Formats: sequence, structure tokens, C-alpha cells
Amino acid sequence: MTPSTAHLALPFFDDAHRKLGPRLAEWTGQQQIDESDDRRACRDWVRTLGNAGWLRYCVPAGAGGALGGALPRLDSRALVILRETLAFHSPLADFALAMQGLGSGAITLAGTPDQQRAYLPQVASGQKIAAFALSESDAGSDAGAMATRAVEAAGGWTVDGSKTWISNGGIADFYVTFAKTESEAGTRGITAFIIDAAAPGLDASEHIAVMSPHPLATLKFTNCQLAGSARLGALNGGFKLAMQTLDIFRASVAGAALGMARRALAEAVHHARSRKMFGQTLADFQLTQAKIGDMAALVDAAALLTYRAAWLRDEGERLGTPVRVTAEAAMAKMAATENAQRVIDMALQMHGGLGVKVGSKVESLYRDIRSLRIYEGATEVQQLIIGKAMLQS
Ligand code: COS
Repeated sequence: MTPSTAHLALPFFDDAHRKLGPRLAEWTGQQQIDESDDRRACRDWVRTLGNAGWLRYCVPAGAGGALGGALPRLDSRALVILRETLAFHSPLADFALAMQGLGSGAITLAGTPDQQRAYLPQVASGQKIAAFALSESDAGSDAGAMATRAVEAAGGWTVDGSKTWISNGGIADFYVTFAKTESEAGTRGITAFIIDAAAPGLDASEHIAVMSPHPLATLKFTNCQLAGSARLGALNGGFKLAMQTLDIFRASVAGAALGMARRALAEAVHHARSRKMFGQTLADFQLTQAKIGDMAALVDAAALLTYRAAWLRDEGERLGTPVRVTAEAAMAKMAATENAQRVIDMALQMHGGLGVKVGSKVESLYRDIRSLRIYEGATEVQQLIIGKAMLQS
């Protein structure tokens, strides 16, 4: 099944985006990766996406990125199109690409030239797998409450504590990790570090099994020794760096949800046209037409919010006047993930018994979409962010 690319005609996009969508859709349609083991499949996807050059959109031009010239360091619209197209085909392929971007995003935003040289080209080629380690068991939505601490020692750092729900945990080559460097300073006492998987004192072996399998682990840091050069960005500037990274990638989570919703809608339309009942097709029933009408409007509403958030950020960067898109990205993430869940549920219902049969596309989408309403800021966090922004305006 091939996704429509009609939306790329919208004024949010440039010619580069209009070419990117169909090219990637054609490429993804030719890929066959066995996804029965999520960790092996994720490694395979990273390698395949890297070899084909798609991961180059996760890093800036100077580090081997795909887009240069007038386009910004990371192009939000390209990320949205990539994730939307990959998620239509395979949510795990989308996950593999997204994590390369999220896991290296803080290095793009705040890394020294040495750090950028050491990590970004290999993220772009798929030779290094990236991860973003922010959450803890008692600090998910309340990221500022983290307890993992980094203490300066003999020119380097010692990290102790634990991170959990870490995507790519166990298969990543490095973890951009956020730790408390000033215990009483709340969000103003957090610093980012680049921690290589082989760092002594880091244990990433505790895999977490989830309903839509993908690499996920708990990380334990015990007297984990880092060189001074592992610090990423300003001392105690880690919380803002994490939030700035999420501002970019939240709009792309919306893109992924959109891809899954578009796939569910396409599956529903296909099924409605072919399924015969009571002497006609399912599509002939007004009830079916009404449902498909609802689904299409939910998809388009999410698309417009998603493209707006991505365009606003890109346009600010292009004009040299970066704008904070926190509220717009939050709206996109919230609406796209919630709408996608509804669209997929309606598509599943339309499939009847086939919808819950393991192995049917709508059944796996039903599981795949669920975590997107939680990770990178749950819907309730997005509501808070949007509400705060409205009250401050
Ligand atoms: N860009 C730049 N700076 C930001 C920012 C952003 N998007 N968001 C917050 N900040 C800054 C604020 O300006 C503030 O700066 P000052 O200390 O200079 O005043 C500081 O960071 C603290 O911000 P705030 O007071 O809003 O933080 P809170 O702790 O009240 O709440 C929420 C922040 C809940 C919005 C935040 O913790 C969050 O997004 N949580 C979800 C985290 C998440 O996504 N977890 C999933 C893990 S990633 S898979």
C-alpha cells in the first residue's frame, strides 16, 4: 500500500520536501526487514536507513546532513515527512530513524565542534546508534525531579543513578544523559552528558518488554566515570537543552502518528470497498461513509497542526530569527496522537473480527500508536504546556 503525497502541495512545503516524500515512499515499499526480533530489526533498520542516506536528515549539513544552504540545521518539515512516510510503512522503521535524531539532537544544538565531529557523521551513516536518556522511574512528566547525579571529580565526572524507558537502551552506542549537577537547583541544576555505551559503571542490560515491541531498557549508573569532555552544553543548562530538543522532535512524533493514522484510513477505505455484506459493499452503507468522513477530518486536522509547527520553526531558522514553537509543537503532538488513536480504533472496528486478528495491519497499528500518547511528553503534559502558554500570552 502506497501513501498519497497530495498534502505535499500545501504551501508549508518547498520543492525539496515535495521530492522527498514520494522518493522515500517508493524506497520504503521495496524494503523487507524481518521484525520478529525488535532489537535485531532496529539495528537492521538503522543500517539500511543509513546506507540509503535517509539518516542524513537527522544531522546538520556540516556533519554530513542531507540539507544545506538556506535550510536550517535540522529541518523540521523534512523530519515530519520522513517519519510520516516511514510510520505508514513500518512503525519500527520510523522508530529507528526518530531515535537517531532525538538521541543526537542535543549534540546538534549544543555540542562542541569536537563532539559534533565524533558523533554526528556516524549517526548519519548508521554506524552509531543514539539514545536520549531523560526519564527516571520517579521523574517522567516531572523531568526536573530527576535523581541521577553527576559529581565533578579529578577533571572528569562520576555519575550515579538510574534512567528508565530509554528507547534504544541496550543497543545504543551512546546515551545523551541528563543528570543533576546541583541538587537543590531544580530544573536549573541539570547538565547533559554524552555517555558511551562502553563507559565503565553503565549497565544497560535490563530490557523492558512492551505491547508494541521496540528496544527499551533501564540504565543503571554505578560510579560511572566520565572524562571532562563528556559534558554537553552549559553546566546546569541541561533542562533547557532537553526541552529545546523535544521542541524539535515533538512535531515529528505528530508526523509519525499522522503516518499511522493515514495507513489506518487507507486500510479502512480498502476494506470498505472490497467487503461484501447484505448484497452490497461495506462502503455503500451511510454508517461507513460517516465513519470514513470522521476519520479523514481527524487526519487532516492533525496534519495541518503538525505542518504548522514544523513550518513555523523552519521559517524562524531560515529568517535568522528563531521562534519558540513549544506550544505549537505541543498542540501538534497532542492532536495528532489522540486523533490517530481514534482513527485507528475506528478502522479496527470497521474490520470486525479481522481487526483483532494478530498479524492484521490495523491490529498492530492499534498497539503501535498507544505509546505515542505517552512518550516525549504525555498528552496531559502537552495540555499543561499549551494552557500555560495561553495564560501567559
Ligand atoms: N525551550 C527553552 N527553555 C525551556 C523550554 C523550552 N521548550 N521549556 C522550559 N524551558 C525553560 C523555562 O523557560 C524555565 O527557564 P528558567 O529556569 O530560566 O525560568 C525552565 O526551563 C523551567 O521551565 P518550567 O518552569 O516550565 O518547567 P516545569 O518543571 O514547570 O515544567 C514541563 C516543565 C512539565 C513542561 C516539562 O517538565 C516537560 O516537558 N515534561 C515532560 C518531559 C518529557 O517529555 N518526558 C518524556 C521523556 S523524553 S522520551
